[in-house]
Amino acid sequence: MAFDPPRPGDERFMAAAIRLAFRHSGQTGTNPSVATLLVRDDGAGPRIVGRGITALGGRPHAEAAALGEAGDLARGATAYVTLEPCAHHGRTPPCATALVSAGIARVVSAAADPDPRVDGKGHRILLSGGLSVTRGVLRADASSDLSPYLTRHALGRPQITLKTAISADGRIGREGSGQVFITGKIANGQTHLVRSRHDAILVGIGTVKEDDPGLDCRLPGLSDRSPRRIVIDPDLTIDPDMQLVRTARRTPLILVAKGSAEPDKRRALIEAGVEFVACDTVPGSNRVALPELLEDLGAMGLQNILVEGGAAVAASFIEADLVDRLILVRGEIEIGEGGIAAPIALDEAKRRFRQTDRLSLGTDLWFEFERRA
Ligand code: AOF
Ligand code: ZN
Repeated sequence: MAFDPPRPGDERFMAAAIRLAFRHSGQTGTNPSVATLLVRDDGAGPRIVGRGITALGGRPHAEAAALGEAGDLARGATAYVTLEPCAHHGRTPPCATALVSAGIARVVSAAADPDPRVDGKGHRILLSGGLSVTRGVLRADASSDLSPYLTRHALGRPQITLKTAISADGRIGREGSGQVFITGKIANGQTHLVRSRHDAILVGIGTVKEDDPGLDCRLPGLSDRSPRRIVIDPDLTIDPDMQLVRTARRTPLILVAKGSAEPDKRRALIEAGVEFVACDTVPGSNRVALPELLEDLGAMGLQNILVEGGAAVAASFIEADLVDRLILVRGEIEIGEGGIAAPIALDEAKRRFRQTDRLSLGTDLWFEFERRA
C-alpha cells in the first residue's frame, strides 16, 4: 500500500477546494473548516459533481456534504480534500469509510490531520479500501488556512493574531482622551471581517475603561458571527455599566481575573452572564502569566484569538514571543507629542516577522505578517 504521485490538474482543483474552505474559516468551533470537491471525468473533461464545506459549528463534515450532493455520481470520482479525511466515529461514520463505501476511486489530500483520532489512520482506511491516494498537494496553502487548528494541536494553545492601528507618526492613541480614530471606513470594515474569523477578541482592562468598546462584528450579514470577548482584568476593576458587560448575554464575555479578586462583584457579574477564567500573575508584578492563560483558553476549545489592545497587553504578547500573526494598519493622521507609542513599529515588524500581505485601503495601508519559520 503506497501513496501515488500527483497528476496534472490536481493543484487546480485543490486550489478551488482551499478557496471553498475559507468561507467557513473561524466559524466551525473546535473543528477546522475543511472542503471537499468531487470531480469526475467521463471522457469529456473533468467536472465537479459534489461540493462540501464543514458546516457552521463543525458538523456535518465536508466529505458527507459533498457525497450527499453527488449521489450516484460519486462512484468512480476523485475526491479533493483540504485535510486528511477523519477516521473516527462522531454522529456519523468516519469520512474515510464513507468515501470508500461511496465508490470514490481516488483521494487527493492537502494537509495531514494531527488529531490523534485520525493522524494517518484516515489515509490508511482509504489505502486498505483499494483507493488511489495522493497526499500533500498544496499542503502549505491549506496549512496556512488551517493554522489555528494546527497550532492548537501542535502547541496546545490558540493561535494569536495581534492587530494594531498606528498613526503616521507611530502612535496608537492619547492617554485619557478615549478612542482616537486612526483608520478609515474601509480598514475598519476589514477589521470586522478579521474579527469574524477569530474565536475570540482579547483586550486589556485599560482599553475597556478608555474606549468602552463593543468588540463585535458589525458587518451586514455577519453580525451573528461575533467572536467571544476576553478582557484581561486581574484585579476585577471593570465597571458593570460598560457595553461589554451589558451585552454579555448576546455575545459571550470572558473576564480573566485572579481567583481571589472581588468575590461579591464576581458573583454579580456571573449573574449578568459573564464567564470567568482564573489567572496567575508573574511573581513580583501584576502582569498575567500569558503562556498558562493561553493553555487554559486552548483547553476551552479556542483555536485563534485576535489581540486588539492596548499597548501594554500588545507589548506583553510580543515580549513573550506569543504573536503568530501580526496586522498593522497605518493611518494618515498624526497624533503628535504625548501620544502612546505603538507596541511595535512598522520597520521593526518587517525585521522580526515575515510580511505576507500589503493592501491599500483608502488612505490606509494594511500590512500582514507571520512568525518567521
Ligand atoms: C473531516 N472532514 O470536514 C472536518 C474534519 O467533533 P467531530 O466528531 O466533528 O470531530 C472533529 C475532528 O474531525 C477534528 O479534530 C478533525 O480531526 C476532523 N475534522 N474531518 O474528515 C471535515 N472538519
Ligand atoms: Zn469526517
